[in-house]
Amino acid sequence: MDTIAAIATPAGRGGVGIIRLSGAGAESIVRKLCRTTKTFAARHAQHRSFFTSDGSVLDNGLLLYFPAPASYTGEDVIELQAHGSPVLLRALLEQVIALGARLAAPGEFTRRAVENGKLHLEQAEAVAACIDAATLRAARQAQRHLQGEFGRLINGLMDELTGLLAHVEACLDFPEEEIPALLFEQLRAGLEETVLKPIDKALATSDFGERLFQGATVAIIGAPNVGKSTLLNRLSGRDRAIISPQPGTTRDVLEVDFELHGIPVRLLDTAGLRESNDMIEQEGVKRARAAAQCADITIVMADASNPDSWHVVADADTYVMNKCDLVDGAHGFPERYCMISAHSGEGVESLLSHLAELLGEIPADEEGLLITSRRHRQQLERARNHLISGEEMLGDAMSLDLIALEWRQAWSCMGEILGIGDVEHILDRIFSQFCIGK
Ligand SMILES: Nc1nc2c(ncn2[C@@H]2O[C@H](COP(=O)(O)OP(=O)(O)OP(=O)(O)O)[C@@H](O)[C@H]2O)c(=O)[nH]1
Ligand SMILES: [Mg+2]
Repeated sequence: MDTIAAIATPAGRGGVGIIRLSGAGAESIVRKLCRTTKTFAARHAQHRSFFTSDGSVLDNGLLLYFPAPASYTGEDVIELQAHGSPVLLRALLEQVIALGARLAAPGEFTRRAVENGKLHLEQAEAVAACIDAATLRAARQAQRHLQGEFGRLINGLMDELTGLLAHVEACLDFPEEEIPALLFEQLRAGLEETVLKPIDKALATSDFGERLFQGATVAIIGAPNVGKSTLLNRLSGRDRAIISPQPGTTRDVLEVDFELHGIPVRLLDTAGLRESNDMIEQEGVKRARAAAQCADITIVMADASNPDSWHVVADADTYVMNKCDLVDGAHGFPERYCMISAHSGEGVESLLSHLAELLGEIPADEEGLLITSRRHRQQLERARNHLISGEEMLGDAMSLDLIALEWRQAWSCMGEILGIGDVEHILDRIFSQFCIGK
């Protein structure tokens, strides 16, 4: 395999910038870069100068050498920790390429780690998830996957299935009348208890798990002046939107990102919905409705002190009665409204809990390992379908070979999660979503 190189730190200036190389040529390329004939000490930080081709010092910094196979990729890996200047890093990268390395493709280091057996495929995906996680809660899940927890779960299921398959296959050679009647019941019970139940349990976590990484969009709509912008400012903790007692203040759709119980949420504040002759306001109202259409959750807000705002302006997932500080109790309000004061913060916590519930939150203290990737969920769903197709044929000795076929397919579906079997065709897609240098 050729030697790949990339800048591993993000674009832009920083204290330190890292260039990574992996491949059999890494050491000799970097020896030329450092103008030394001696080999580098393994896994030992050493301070070096990095030279241009004409012999002047381009930069200096730390060098780390991880000889194969004890490295991230399983190949010889060298990391150069230079100064974090985009200009210097680009020049350094060009220099190692001139000396024989090739620019790495997105995710190519991690792909090599998978190909060299350093990581299972689902762990490699967890590397990308760790980097992409927008909240600590998501990052913690990614870390559990990276530690192999999900892989062990899938492996365990595959082992159980292998055991069941062995029974089915052992019977294939027997004449029908010699197959004990109890066998089918045992197989069914074993499948349900040791394979299907854990799969269903895992699948039940996928809505929230995927949500944790994809995030959600929440739009606030309502009549003018009800306090939409005030709620946006409170939830984002910033003075983002202009707030005024004058109806029709907000015209554009404003976006802020905030964390809702660890779920990354994009919150949209919109123009108050009303008829207007003002062209700009009309456009704002149009955009408000469009935002509500696209959002995962729409909040309709009304003003407790102004009954004119109570008529329903649109269908919503949640109805909020704001300015509850201005009224005594909830008498006379339509029932579906939950009471808050965006101004004082009263009721806002329970509104947030309600939104988290709508987003399928599994309470933090009940949160186990979650399925966080669509690919993993789909593979498990496929496996489940094959298992059930096989299960439905249990009882019919003539169908034993078909049952075995279905269950073997289920086994392969789970194997693909871990990168076992013929997975070449999915690797390109998975690793193209990585950043370069990882
Ligand atoms: N007493 C009280 N006043 C509030 C509350 N929330 C907002 N207000 C006031 O209501 C007025 C309108 O607030 P905004 O947040 O600008 O309302 P809006 O819904 O964004 O209005 P438009 O952008 O015009 O549609 C401001 O004077 C706020 O200070 C609240 O909970 N209690
Ligand atoms: Mg506003």
